[in-house]
Amino acid sequence: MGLQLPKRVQRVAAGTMLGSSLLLVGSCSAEDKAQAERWAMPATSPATEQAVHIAELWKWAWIALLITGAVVWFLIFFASWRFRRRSEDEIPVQTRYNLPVEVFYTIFPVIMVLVFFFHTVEVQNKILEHDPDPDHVVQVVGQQWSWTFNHSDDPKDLEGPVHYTSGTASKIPTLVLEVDKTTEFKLSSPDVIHSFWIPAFLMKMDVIPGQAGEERNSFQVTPTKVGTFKGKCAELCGTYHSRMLFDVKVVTADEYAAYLAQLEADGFTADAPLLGGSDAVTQANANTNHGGEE
Ligand SMILES: [Cu+2]
Repeated sequence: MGLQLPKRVQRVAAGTMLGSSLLLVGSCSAEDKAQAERWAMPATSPATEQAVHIAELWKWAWIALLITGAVVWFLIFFASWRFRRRSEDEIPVQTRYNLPVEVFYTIFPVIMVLVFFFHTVEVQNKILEHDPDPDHVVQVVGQQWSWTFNHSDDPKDLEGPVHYTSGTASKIPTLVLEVDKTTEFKLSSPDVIHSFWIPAFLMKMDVIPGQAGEERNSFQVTPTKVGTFKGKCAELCGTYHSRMLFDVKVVTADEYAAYLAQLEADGFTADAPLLGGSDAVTQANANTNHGGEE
C-alpha cells in the first residue's frame, strides 16, 4: 500500500514547486510590494492620529498569525515526514492520548484569543476616546441617499447656527476638515441605519436613527494629512445605497476658515443643524448644491 513515486519524479516535482514559488515571489510588482508593506491597508492610510492605533493592531495581528501559521505548517510537514510509513508491512507507532500535546493545543489558542481580545479592546477604547473640548463639531446626517454635513459654529453649542453642505442624487458632497485639529462627528439618521466610512481613516461607525447627539453615536478624528480622500456608506440602506459617496478634503486652518466663510456667503447657513427627515435638504437643494470644490 502507499503511493511510492520513483525518486526521479519526486525530485522533478520538488524542483517545479520551488521554481514556481520563486517565480511567484519574483513577479511581484512594485505596487504589490508597497501593498504588502502596509499590510494591504488603503494607500492613503493611516490619515488620522486615531487610525495609527488601528494600523498597528492590524499589523501585529498579521505578524502573530503568520508566526502561528509557520509553526503549524512546520509541525504538519515535520510530522508527516518524520513519522511516515517506512515499509510495506509495518505501520508507524499510533500515538493516542498524549497529555502534554493536548494541553498545549487547548491552552495555547485560548491564550491567543485573550491576547487579541485585550489589544482589540485597548485600541477600541483609544479610538473612541472623547476629548471633552474638540476643536470642531460636525453633525453628520446619513439619509437615503446622501449626506449632509453641518459645521457647528461653536463646538459647545450643538443646537446653534451651522454652515452646511449637502449631497444630491447627482452630486456627491464634500466634507471639509481642518488638519491637525480634533473634529467630533455626531452621527444621525432620519430614516434607516447607514454607516459613515472614510477608508483612509480606518474607521467606520453605524449611523443609527434616534441617536442624534448621543455620545455613543459619535467619534473624533484628528486628521494628520492634507489631501482628498474618499468616503462612503458601508451599510446596505436601500435602492441607491451605492450612491452614498462623498469626498473628504483635509485642509489648512486658513482654507478651513475660508470654506466656512464661503458657505455662509452662499447662504448655506441655518439656525440649527439640518438633521434630515422633513428637514431633508438632499432634494431641496438639488440645483443649488454646494458640493464644494472651491
Ligand atoms: Cu446609506
